[in-house]
Amino acid sequence: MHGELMELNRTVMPAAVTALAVDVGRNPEVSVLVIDDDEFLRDTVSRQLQSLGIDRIVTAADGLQARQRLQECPPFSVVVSDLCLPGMDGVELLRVIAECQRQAALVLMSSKDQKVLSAASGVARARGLRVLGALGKPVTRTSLRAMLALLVESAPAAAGAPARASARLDIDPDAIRIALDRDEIVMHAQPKLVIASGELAGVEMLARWQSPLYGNVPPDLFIEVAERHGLMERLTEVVLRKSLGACRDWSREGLKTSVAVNFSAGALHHLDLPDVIGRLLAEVGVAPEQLVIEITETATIQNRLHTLDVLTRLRLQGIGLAIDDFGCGYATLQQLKEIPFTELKVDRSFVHAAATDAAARSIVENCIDLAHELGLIAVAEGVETRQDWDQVAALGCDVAQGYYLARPFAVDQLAPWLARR
Ligand code: G
Ligand code: MN
Repeated sequence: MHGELMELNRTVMPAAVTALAVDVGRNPEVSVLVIDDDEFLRDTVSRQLQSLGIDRIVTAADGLQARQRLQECPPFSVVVSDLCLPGMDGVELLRVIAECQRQAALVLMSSKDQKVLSAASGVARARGLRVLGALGKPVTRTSLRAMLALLVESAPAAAGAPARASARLDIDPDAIRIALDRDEIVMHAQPKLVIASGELAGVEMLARWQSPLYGNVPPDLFIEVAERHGLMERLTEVVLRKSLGACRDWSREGLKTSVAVNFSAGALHHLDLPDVIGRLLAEVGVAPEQLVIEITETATIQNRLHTLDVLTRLRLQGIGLAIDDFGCGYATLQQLKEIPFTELKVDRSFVHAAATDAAARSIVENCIDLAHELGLIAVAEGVETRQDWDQVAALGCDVAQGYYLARPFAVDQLAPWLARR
């Protein structure tokens, strides 16, 4: 019967399948709603899920049934759904899912082209739903398995964790002044690896403000306030000094690597920046080749000539220049041609989508090729899963960074992390 609750008996499953279930599911409570008007497809997908160790599978044959299941059934972990259904179109269905079962992760299926699937994924994300991926038809067991693996790997850190974009703190600039005085800005480190060899390629340094008043403040919040209130110069110096200090300490432990520091557009206005950095390098005792400056949003810089001047002088000193979040920021190809970059970092939104979305994959591939044509090192940021790693490796990327390798950690964790690998 359509839409019937199929309680599958785990005990009759062969041992190999059960082992796989542990591998894929890790969470024995995975439940799936399969929505498709084609009975054959429903059965096939259900059987494939069953062979992947999923115990609770519910099916629905049309929009109305789907709505009913979503309203009446206990929370599903995953909804696998066709985009074209009798009685309700796919986008309408996404709204119902968002209303009734926001916790469910989505796998979209369609015989329509990949662009439609991508657009629908975008709609789902805009509604706050987590999209594991989009599958063309016919759906294979391997692709389903990959999606379910993502369910575990990309699970949100913790329920109730503050959402990045919605965190609208009204930060008092005086609090930032005090934070600088009290030394509350801490640098965390996120390693990058050379894909071909697995060697350490360098470390990106990320600022964290551990405020007794606001808690842990992400940089995108306090940097904006610092910029508006003329505190950027001090902040930049603190960030640089600490990052270079970490680099020197690692060198002393026998770990010679480079540190990458993020620079705001505003910081690049100051014509004396190359001198300031040169003095700091000498003072701390780090070679210019061990510093990389990462830049985003170069287009918002009003004074293009100043910026070009500053960046060229930094490069002449031997400092590396990375163009950050490439593909998503405001950087233009013109700037890529003009500024002597050494590294191109492909934005994580493309990297993470590349494994399942052909358009994203082709963007990543083209960014990597472009980097190579211009003699730059191609870096994939936001490598979150094994699949992401394999994908960027297959596309010829040089260096990877992201949660799959390591989340940003305290500076003293670099040596233990390397030892564990
Ligand atoms: O803009 P930039 O690329 O410098 O952003 C760095 C930010 O990206 C840091 O806040 C860091 O915690 C975050 N980050 C690092 N690796 C990953 C990843 O694999 N996935 C996601 N979503 N964020 C990441
Ligand atoms: Mn960066």
